[in-house]
Amino acid sequence: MRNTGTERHEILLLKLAPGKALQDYIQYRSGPPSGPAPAQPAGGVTDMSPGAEVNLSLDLAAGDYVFLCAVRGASGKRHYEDGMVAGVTIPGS
Ligand SMILES: [Cu+2]
Repeated sequence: MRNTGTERHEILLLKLAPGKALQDYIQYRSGPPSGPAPAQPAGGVTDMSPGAEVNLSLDLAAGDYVFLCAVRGASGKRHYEDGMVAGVTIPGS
């Protein structure tokens, strides 16, 4: 991963609970947490300054994951609220 931007970034990976989707996680993060979290931390890299480059290798179990950046930007919103979030599925073998 390489931060080619002008702001600090991070990439957090979370494994979604069975039956949960990316939108469930976004909704969970949009207000005060209530109920069980729809995803659990699974790795990532925090505090990447502009120009930083990191190689990260993760041995992930099959399932659905969320990647996001939760750094708060100049607008006051966290980067994932501006779209710096994506879902990915690791297929089973
Ligand atoms: Cu970011």
